[in-house]
Amino acid sequence: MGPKKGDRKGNKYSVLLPTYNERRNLPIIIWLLNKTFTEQDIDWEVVIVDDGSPDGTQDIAKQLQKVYPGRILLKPRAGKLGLGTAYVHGLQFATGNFVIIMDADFSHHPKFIPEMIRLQKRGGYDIVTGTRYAGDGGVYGWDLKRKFVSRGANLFADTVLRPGVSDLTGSFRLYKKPVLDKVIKSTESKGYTFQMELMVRAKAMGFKVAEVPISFVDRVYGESKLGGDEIVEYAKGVLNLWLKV
Ligand SMILES: Nc1nc2c(ncn2[C@@H]2O[C@H](COP(=O)(O)OP(=O)(O)OP(=O)(O)O)[C@@H](O)[C@H]2O)c(=O)[nH]1
Ligand SMILES: *[C@@H]1O[C@H](CO)[C@@H](O)[C@H](O)[C@H]1NC(C)=O
Ligand SMILES: [Mg+2]
Repeated sequence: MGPKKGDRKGNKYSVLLPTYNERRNLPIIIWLLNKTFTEQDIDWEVVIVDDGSPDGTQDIAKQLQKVYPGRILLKPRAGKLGLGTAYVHGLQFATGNFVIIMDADFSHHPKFIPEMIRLQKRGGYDIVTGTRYAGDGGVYGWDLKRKFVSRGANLFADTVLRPGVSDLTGSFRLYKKPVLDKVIKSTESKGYTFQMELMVRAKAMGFKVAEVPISFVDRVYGESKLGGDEIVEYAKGVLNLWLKV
């Protein structure tokens, strides 16, 4: 086998995929990831961090390991321990020099990954973040309340912290692996606040960030659960960062 087109510099992209009850979404997302990376001749792997989903997500993941040999790492945890620690856990096993974080519920479409990779290469960026709130970006399938909360959360953080990034709470991002290793170590918050803190800290550390507009689609299967508690925690998180960073 000769050197592959997307591989010339030996780049490898590790997708961190946290899952909780994503049995039905997982095969589709993996199918799309394979298609996207294979067609672009890019070396890739997926690290699935499943938190003991009662719906059998891990059985599906094991079947997928047979379908896509060598591409899928399953690194489960015993119970639902939250997203922030799921990323920290999965990151230990990533073997790529780049890491992509995305949701498994189809809100983040793999078709945006090639553009993130192109942009990263063009500018040598440390982080390329998907944004719903610039250019052609957008949100589909949310009711007015959810849109209002998300937009408000971003505006609030942007006003208080001025990070110069239009989508702070989104999680669809591409990182240089060493950059994510470093920033994640200093990120303390959990849940909805985690992505925001990560980005604010990355900017404060001087890392170069670019944005790719994405359309975010509400989850295909499963239940949503953003509630008042998350909103309060998030507001506290923003103000905390304002004091600390
Ligand atoms: N490993 C792990 N994954 C989780 C956990 N909570 C959520 N996830 C996964 O993380 C991703 C994002 O979670 P979501 O529940 O979709 O969060 P959200 O998009 O803010 O909210 P909705 O889609 O509206 O429910 C999905 O792939 C989930 O399966 C968790 O505690 N542990
Ligand atoms: C992965 O994607 C390529 C390109 O679309 C395709 O030819 C191949 O069959 C896919 N592999 C699997 C196991 O689906
Ligand atoms: Mg979701």
